[in-house]
Amino acid sequence: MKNIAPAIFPPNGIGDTKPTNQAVLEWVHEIGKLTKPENIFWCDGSEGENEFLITESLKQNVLIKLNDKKVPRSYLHRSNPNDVARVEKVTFICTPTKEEAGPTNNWSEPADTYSKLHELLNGAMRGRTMFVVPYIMGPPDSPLTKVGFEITDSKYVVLSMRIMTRMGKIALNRLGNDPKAEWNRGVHSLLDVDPDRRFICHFPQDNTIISVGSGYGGNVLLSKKCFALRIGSYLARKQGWMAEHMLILGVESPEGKKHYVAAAFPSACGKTNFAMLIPPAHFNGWKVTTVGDDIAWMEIRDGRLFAVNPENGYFGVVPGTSYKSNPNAMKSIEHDTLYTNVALTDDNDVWWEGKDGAPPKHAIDWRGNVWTPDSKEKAAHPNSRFATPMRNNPALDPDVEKGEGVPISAIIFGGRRSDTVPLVYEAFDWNHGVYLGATMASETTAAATGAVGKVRRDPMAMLPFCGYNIGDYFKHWIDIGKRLTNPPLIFNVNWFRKGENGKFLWPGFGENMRVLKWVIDRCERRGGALKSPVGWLPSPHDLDLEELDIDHKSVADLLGIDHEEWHKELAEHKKFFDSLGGVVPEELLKQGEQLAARFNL
Ligand code: OXD
Ligand code: MN
Repeated sequence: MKNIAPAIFPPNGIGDTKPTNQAVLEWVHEIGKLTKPENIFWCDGSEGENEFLITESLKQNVLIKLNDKKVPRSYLHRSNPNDVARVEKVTFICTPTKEEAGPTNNWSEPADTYSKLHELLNGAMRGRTMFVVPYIMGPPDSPLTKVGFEITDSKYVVLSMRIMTRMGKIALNRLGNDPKAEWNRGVHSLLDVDPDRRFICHFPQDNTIISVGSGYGGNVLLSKKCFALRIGSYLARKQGWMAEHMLILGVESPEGKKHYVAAAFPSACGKTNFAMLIPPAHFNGWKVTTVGDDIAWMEIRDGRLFAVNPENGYFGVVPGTSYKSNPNAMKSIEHDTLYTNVALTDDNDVWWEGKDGAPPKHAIDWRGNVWTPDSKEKAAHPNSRFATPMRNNPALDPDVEKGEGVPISAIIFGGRRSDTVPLVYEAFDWNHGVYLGATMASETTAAATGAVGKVRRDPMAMLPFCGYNIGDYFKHWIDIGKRLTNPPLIFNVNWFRKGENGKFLWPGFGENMRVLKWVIDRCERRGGALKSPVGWLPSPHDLDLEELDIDHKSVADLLGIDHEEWHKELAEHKKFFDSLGGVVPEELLKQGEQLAARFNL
């Protein structure tokens, strides 16, 4: 196997912070025996360590230094062109029985899978450095916070984990010396980045993840999709909390009244943009702040849901990000940012489709080839990414580190739908809300390999991330509802509805504040709404559309319920539930019947 990650040799004082927990030491020893690295690098998250890793990564062309005047302390990484997105078809949940993984996951028998992976890992780190990355997910003093360790042979992974998690000594301290303490074991090796030897395997019962053959963030930053969502959702059900693919934002009125909202959208549907929304001028005095842009861990306290963002950074889609679409994201990625697969300009700045200003006359595209505006290829990969510390976000919520989390007033589900689904509506109650989440669908994007633009059901935006049987996951939602005496209201939104001319009807971005305002009004029991078969629907005058350039017909189209379209939609709900082979809880089947009855079906 070609050594694509040659070993590095740190000076004394760097890479030698060994944990003291015996269970960790034994596990690292075993993985070392299997993968046979040249040396072991124990990360502590220090500045000196980071500088050393960056210097070595520059030497080995893992990173390209960007123009320090334009994007200070920032770097570009190019992944292998065969390795640019999450690969769901090689992502497995390895539970003792297939039923535990359920109908929506690829299942693989644990013992067989371990032995296949161990074969692949045998000697895989020869001539390489094995990094041991301790990290925590969640604010340092939160009861929800969990410890993970990732072993990897990729410097890019270590540098990214440093941005995306609270990494290093903080995790060693949190874990302590109890050999029985709970912590996640993650093993990653690039191998030779061959798509045929690429597997992302989760063993929920063992709190273990093994990912091989990829260097793409979603497959290899094991803290994120693998731990915080797939293993996290499994642990959450067992332990009575929730791990969700949701942003968390704060909305503060000019009078200083604040609500928090959690929102689930499938990958690349604008979660980061929504989490960093800047209200339009008309909403002078309103403030939106970001707690998280991708993942929410939530627990029940005093009958309410409280949420923390387990992450410490943002791993966002770059193309389309601009001062128009998301000024806070632009400010966040102007410095101290690790870019992947964007274009490089002649003055070592970064560029992507949709960035403000004119395209460069000449650049190097994401594959390392010359690019000009006449090129047929995109300069930046559609799923090119930034990893940036959340501290960079000018709109970061002041309570982001609060251990108890923030109280959630509303949950929003949303997808990318050209038709059928109105701009916004509210569920009649919790179980109806769970039905909205369970039946949500979206047109697929470049965040995962496969066809783009196909409508697929993506319950709670968790289809690729639920680490156990989706039927049990639905039931968990229903059970959580029973324990909530003050549950969040649940909404569905669709920013992406199109008119007859094929153009988007809604301007989106900052203007989504208008929808958010109605959501908040409903939480405050003051917003008007009409009862419709799908839920509580605002009439045009319930939404604040002042100073917005939109015509009556577009608003009517945005809020319209077309019965014929909905008859088809209901048939799709039923088809989806049927495809799950009898795992859908009674409560949701009943919701489907009630919805059909409201449409006189
Ligand atoms: C992500 C995703 O990267 O959902 O957040 O794919
Ligand atoms: Mn995501």
